[in-house]
Amino acid sequence: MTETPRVAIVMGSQSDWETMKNAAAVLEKLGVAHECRIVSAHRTPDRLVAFAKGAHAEGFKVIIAGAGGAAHLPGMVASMTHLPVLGVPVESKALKGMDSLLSIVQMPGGIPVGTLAIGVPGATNAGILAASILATSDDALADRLIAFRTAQTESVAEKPVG
Ligand code: RP5
Repeated sequence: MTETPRVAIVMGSQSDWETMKNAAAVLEKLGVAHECRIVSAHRTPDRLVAFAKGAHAEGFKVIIAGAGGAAHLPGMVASMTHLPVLGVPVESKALKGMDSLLSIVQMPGGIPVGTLAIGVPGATNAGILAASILATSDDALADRLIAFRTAQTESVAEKPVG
C-alpha cells in the first residue's frame, strides 16, 4: 500500500506475529493502510518511547498493541499518546494468556486501553474495531465494513452439515 498507514500494529516480540498477523489480515481485507512493528516494552524501551511519542506525528490514527505475559506494551503506549490504543492479550504458554489479559485490561482510570479477547479472535477484532473507528469519518471505508459484515452474516449456514 502506498497510502500513509493509518493503523500501527505493534507487538512485543516476533513470537507475537502468529497472533497479530490476523489484525493485519483483516485490515488488508478492508483496504486500511497499516504498518507492523516489533516494539518491546522491556527489551527495547527506548524504541517504545520513540514510537508512542511519535505515533501521532507519523500520521497514525489508531494503534493496535499486542503482547503476552507481563504485557506492559499497550498500557505504556497509551500512557504516551492520546491516540486510541487497542490491546490484544497474546496467549502465553505458562498461563494461557490470563496473565496477558490482566496485564492489559486493568488500567488505572485516565489512561484507557480498549482490551480485546485473548489470542487470534482478539487480534482479528482489533483490526475490525480499528477499521470501525476510522470508518466514523470515512464513508468509503464504512461501506467496505458493512459489506464485510454482510458477507460474514451470509456465510453462516442455517443448518449444520454432516
Ligand atoms: C512479551 O513476552 C511478548 O509480547 C511475548 O508475547 C512474550 C514472549 O516473548 P519471546 O520470549 O517469545 O520473545 O514481551
